Amino acid sequence: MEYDQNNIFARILRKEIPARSVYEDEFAFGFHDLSPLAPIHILIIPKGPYLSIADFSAQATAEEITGFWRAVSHVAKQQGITRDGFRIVSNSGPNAGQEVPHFHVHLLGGTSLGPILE
Ligand code: IU
Repeated sequence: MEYDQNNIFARILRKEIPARSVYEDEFAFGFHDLSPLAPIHILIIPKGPYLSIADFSAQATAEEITGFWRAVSHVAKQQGITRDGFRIVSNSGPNAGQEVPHFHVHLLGGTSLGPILE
């Protein structure tokens, strides 16, 4: 599957669609999920055009990969959820219900999250 330059997160990155931003640097953008599943539910996306975690890991430069994961960690600290704990989820493909074809991680916290699958 080809990366779709007009997927919703690409449009958010281009500022064509607004998002409630919490973090931005040259590698990553973090914003509140529109339909939060936890008191803190942030999406963090790389700036490059990667469909999934597999594409990101295979195609991004080491600098992009490091920058992205540092951003994820930074946002967790910024949101004050490192002490009590948090969860990172990345859906990849139809079996996982990936809706938006731009690699993203969900950062979930602010409550006891329970088992990963219910
Ligand atoms: P998924 O991992 O692709 O299933 O998650 C996509 C998420 O993007 C999901 O939690 C949506 O609520 C969220 N989202 C959003 O925050 N803003 C949007 O415009 C759209 C989806 I479309």
